[in-house]
Amino acid sequence: MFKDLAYCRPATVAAAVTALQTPGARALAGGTDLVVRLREGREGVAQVVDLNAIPGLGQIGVQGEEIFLGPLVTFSQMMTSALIRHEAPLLARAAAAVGSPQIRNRGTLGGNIMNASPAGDSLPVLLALEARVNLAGPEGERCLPLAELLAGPYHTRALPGEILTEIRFPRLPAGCGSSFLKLGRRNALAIARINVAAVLQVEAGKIKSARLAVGAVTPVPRRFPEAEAVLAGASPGEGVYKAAAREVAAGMVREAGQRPSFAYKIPAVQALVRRALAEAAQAVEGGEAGVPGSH
Ligand SMILES: Cc1cc2nc3c(=O)[nH]c(=O)nc-3n(C[C@@H](O)[C@@H](O)[C@H](O)COP(=O)(O)OP(=O)(O)OC[C@H]3O[C@@H](n4cnc5c(N)ncnc54)[C@H](O)[C@@H]3O)c2cc1C
Repeated sequence: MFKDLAYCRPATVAAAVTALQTPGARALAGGTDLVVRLREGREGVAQVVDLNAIPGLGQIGVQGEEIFLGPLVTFSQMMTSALIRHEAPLLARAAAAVGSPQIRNRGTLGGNIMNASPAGDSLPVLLALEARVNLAGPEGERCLPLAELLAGPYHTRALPGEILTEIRFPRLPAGCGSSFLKLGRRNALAIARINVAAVLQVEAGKIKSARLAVGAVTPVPRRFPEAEAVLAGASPGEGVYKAAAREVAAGMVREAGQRPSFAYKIPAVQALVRRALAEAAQAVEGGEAGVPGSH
């Protein structure tokens, strides 16, 4: 099936960058997206550059006030990592919500980002965590906010030959609670129809800051600053969650235009946002929701 496909397995980032400059070369991590597309003959790929022999790309750690993850970290690793469960429980929850055990064992964070699906479960979470990404390419290394990398559905601003080498985000400050919720179709291995990540910081009974990111409802998952502004300074409660949810729905319609699916998506996104905010506020008080399937 893949008889015309060249394969290489470089041992360093520099060698992978060089290999990726061959016309038709494409990076391979877990293959859960790429192999499906190769089978469908959709990609025009001539050479696969397998990143799995490069040491250090599968690490999770903390450096000062930042958490870092290598692009080859799998969903299963994120689900079970004590550091991620403690520092970024919403990322562990998003990882647990992905596909099936087989997909979680193979699929990587870097692949999820670079695939840039509007429904990618890691994306709203990383946006809410204000993640930055490091890229290495023919012109050297650069670091940019994840939001700047995401250009459109299945499209990033990575330059030809660039590899994602690290994902970093600041540790959440004291008084933060978070949540990740996903609405999917169980019988289709649950690619998200809507996914929501929320981080609330509460101080002296008021919301000091709010971060709210939603995926699968706009061409690119994104934060909703209008909704965050409604929340900032308010007392946590159903009234303000509803107002924020209305802002998200309005933002979604503004950006995507009216669509037939919005008849169900508008009430669904509002309900999911309200629930995510309520869960995040509850988590501030020590009631962080567990990570399903991680025991
Ligand atoms: C049955 C099934 C169910 C799924 N369910 C979900 C789900 O519920 N939620 C969800 O979010 N996703 C889901 N997915 C998709 C998910 O598995 C992928 O998005 C996965 O995260 C991609 O990672 P990978 O390592 O398999 O990437 P690959 O398939 O190896 O690569 C994906 C793309 O990213 C590029 N790439 C990979 N790593 C790098 C890198 N370091 N630098 C530059 N480019 C790179 C590749 O060239 C390719 O274009 C599902 C997939 C399947 C098949």
